[in-house]
Amino acid sequence: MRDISALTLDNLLFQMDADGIATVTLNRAAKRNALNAETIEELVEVFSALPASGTRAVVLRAEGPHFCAGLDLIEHGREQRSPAEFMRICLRWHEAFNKIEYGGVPVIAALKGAVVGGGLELASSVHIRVMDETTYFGLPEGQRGLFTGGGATIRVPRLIGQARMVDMMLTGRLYSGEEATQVGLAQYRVADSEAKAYELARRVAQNTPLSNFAACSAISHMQNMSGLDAAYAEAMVAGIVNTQDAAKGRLDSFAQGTAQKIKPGEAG
Ligand code: 1HE
Repeated sequence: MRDISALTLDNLLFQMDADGIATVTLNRAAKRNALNAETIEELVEVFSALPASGTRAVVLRAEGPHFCAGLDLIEHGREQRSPAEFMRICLRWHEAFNKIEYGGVPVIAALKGAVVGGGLELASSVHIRVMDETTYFGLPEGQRGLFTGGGATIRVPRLIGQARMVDMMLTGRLYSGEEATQVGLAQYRVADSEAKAYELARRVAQNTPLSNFAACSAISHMQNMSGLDAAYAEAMVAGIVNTQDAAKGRLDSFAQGTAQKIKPGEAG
């Protein structure tokens, strides 16, 4: 078991409760949680350690009124990076966000305020996005003379389609409110995104870890495969997950009629 509490974190906070629900907090509120190079390294460290830490689900939240203002533009301007240096920075962003998406531990983001640029790249790497009424999504790269470098070109079109992403980048269009959930930027829109994120995390944590692992890594991998290979990989994953010992008790209790039944009124 990896002890994440032992990591030295200056830009993030990490907490784990007795039920294995971890909280990762973006903790640069004074800079609107802009992603500097150090924060990205801390995200790599935390999300690398999470799968072996006993964590059942993660809530990714932020201090202050905004989830994340994207790339730290002050640091970027100050560092005068060469193309090769910034390419390496982008690869570290990919490392961090791939750890989140492919790590096999469910990550639920509690969104608020600005979720822009690299903030949207971060949010689009998690498994469930919960927004509140203050949340807005944007890709202001076009206005800043920049381009996305943290995986948006792969993940954002998966959520909302290429045409909407190109429009956001060219025109600075923001999505908020009901429209944001309708286009697919968030799965939930509620008054209190943190309370909902914890409620979902607790629900998700009741599944077997192996089922969650498959949902939070296999599906992403399969999207990168041909249909034929994905179907083969799906059969292999199902072979492992659907025959696990942890599922046997659940199947027995279903057969005995003691398992909870699916109730449509309780969905969502
Ligand atoms: C920052 C950043 C930042 C705020 N980098 N320091 N992202 C953007 O283009 C978004 C830029 N930020 C904003 O548009 C606004 O700050 C917000 C709408 C997010 C919030 O507004 P507000 O009025 O609450 O805060 P503020 O007064 O603008 O900022 C407060 C402080 O945060 C201030 O620092 P201070 O030292 O003057 O107090 C700001 O400089 C600082 N701050 N945002 C650095 N982004 C891998 S490529 C990814 C490419 C991108 O992500 S491009 C998108 C960049």
